[in-house]
Parts: sequence; C-alpha cells; structure tokens
Amino acid sequence: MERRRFFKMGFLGLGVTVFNPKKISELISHEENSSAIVPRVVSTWNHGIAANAAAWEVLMIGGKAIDAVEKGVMVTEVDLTNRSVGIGGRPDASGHVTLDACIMDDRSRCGSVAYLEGIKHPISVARAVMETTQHVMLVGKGAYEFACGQGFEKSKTPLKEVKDDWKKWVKEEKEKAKRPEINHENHDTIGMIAIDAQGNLSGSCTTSGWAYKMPGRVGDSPIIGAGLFVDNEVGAACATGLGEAIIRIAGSHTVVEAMRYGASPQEACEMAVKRIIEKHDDLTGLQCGFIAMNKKGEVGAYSVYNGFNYALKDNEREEMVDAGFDRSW
Ligand code: SD4
Repeated sequence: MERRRFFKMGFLGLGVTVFNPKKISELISHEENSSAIVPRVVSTWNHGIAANAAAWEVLMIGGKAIDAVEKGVMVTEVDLTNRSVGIGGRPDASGHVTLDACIMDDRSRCGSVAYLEGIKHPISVARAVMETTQHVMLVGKGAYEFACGQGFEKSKTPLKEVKDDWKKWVKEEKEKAKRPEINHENHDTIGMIAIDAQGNLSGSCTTSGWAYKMPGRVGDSPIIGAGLFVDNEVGAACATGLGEAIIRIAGSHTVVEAMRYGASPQEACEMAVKRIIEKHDDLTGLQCGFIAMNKKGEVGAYSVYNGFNYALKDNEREEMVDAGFDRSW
C-alpha cells in the first residue's frame, strides 16, 4: 500500500488497517537503500548555525552522530549571548540557574540530567550518565555530585545581567502578582539531530528551561520521549517551547512513532503540534515546535505559532529554515 495512504488510514485511525510496525520499518529501509546516505545535522533556532558547524566537523570526517550532537550543542552551552541555554541562561524564581539536558544514540542508549547547577556542560554529564552508569536520569544534587566526581568543569554564570534581570523580574512580579510566562521572547532551547555517514541517528537537547520557573521545575528537555527521542530504525525528533505541553503528549516520541507508521518528518511534526493544540483550551503564549529527521535524512519542522526556525547543515547547505506553523501570534 502506498506509504502516505497507509499513514492516513492507519495512524490517524480513519480506517481499520491493522498495523505491523516491523513491516513498515522494512518498507522504510528498503526505500532508503536506493539512495546514498548523506550526513546531515539540524538544530533548533538561530544559534543552531554555530552549533551545527561544530557538529559538522565531526560528521564531515566520517565521525559518529553521537559525537556530533554532543560537540554541537556544547557550543551553545557556553554562548553567553544565549539566555536560554547553559550557565548564561535565565534563572528560576529564586535566582538559581538550573540546567536540563539529555542525549540519545543509535542504540537507544540515553542519558539525562535535570535541575543541575554550576556545571559548564550539562550535555556531557548526560552522556556520562548514559555511558558510565546503569541509570538514565540524574537530578539536582545527585547530578551535581556525579558531575564533580567525573571531573566535569564547574562554572557559575559570569553574567551580571542574570542577577540584575532576576531582581527586576522579582520586583515586577510582585507588582503584577502573576505567574511567569513562557513566550517567544524568553526561550530558545537547543535540540539537535544528526545522521552520520553510516546512516546512524543521534540527538541532544540542552536548556536552562522556562525563565523564572518555580524552583524544582523540570521541563521536557531532559525527558527522553518528550524533549528528545531517537529510534535508529525510524528517525529522531526534538522539541522546543512550553515543556509542560510537550510532556503532556510525550511529544518527540509521538513524532517518531508517527514516522514509524509511515508519516514523513513534516507530517509527523504537524500531527504532534495539532495534538498539542487539541489538548489545550487556552493557547495564549503557548509556543511549541518540533524538528524531525527520518532514516533517509529527510527533515521536517512545525510549530504552534509562527517564528520558529531551525538550522540545517550538510555537504551542500548551511541555512536557516522557517518551520511551518498552525497560527500567527
Ligand atoms: C522548557 N522546553 O524548559 C523548554 C524551554 C524551551 O525554547 O524549549 N525553550 O520547557
């Protein structure tokens, strides 16, 4: 059956097709054999250009996707002009900069840290959790102690603005007596997906999360299946935006599962965004976006509101691409 039609009949529940995911994945790899694998990397938002360049240094010499996605987002983690990733990110409501990150490889191995303070490269700590422990996720003090024990570099924010902005926020919040908001001005997590010359996929995601979040709050970014998911038989996806909404639909996993059942990366991202929209009565300020890549290296992206973009790099291209969207702000 034609792939797209199968998706419509089956995955969306419009027909009575009985699924056989294995058959679908065989179909996909059959298609993929017909064309050569081209290494490619994509990542969320404008800072993705610099991050992709670092990832590309790994991919262009035949390196592994897992190394590329770690090296790539490490650039953003130390970019102090980025106020949503790494130690230069905005703090929580109590003035602490707490970081979330995760990583996943082509063997479905994954590692994650959440609510981690004072460490320069959370993504590398997440990778160490994946490679050196029996666990997937470490949080808070435990994650910090693990990172110190592994010799990871400690670092506090050198930015005076972090404290100044926070003090201003505290004052304004008291005046307005309202909760913090996530919107298109105060968030730009980096999520990255790469396919290497062997055709293997990996992904990474790192953020300081929702600006002025409640102390203890963890978003989607370090949650495997929400902020990031990789299934090397099928594809990979990562998310940006309001983490609570993304977690609610297990966003990145949902995108990958749609691809498993035959959706293109673009169709899969659109389906997940539409599901978020359906599940929320009030979409005010609720921006969420996904990027996805399948085993053929095809890419898609979609968001609730306009304004979301992603960076793409391969042998021929180095560019920003505007994602499709459901509605305008
Ligand atoms: C979070 N998803 O902590 C993150 C924020 C984000 O672009 O993606 N900002 O909810």
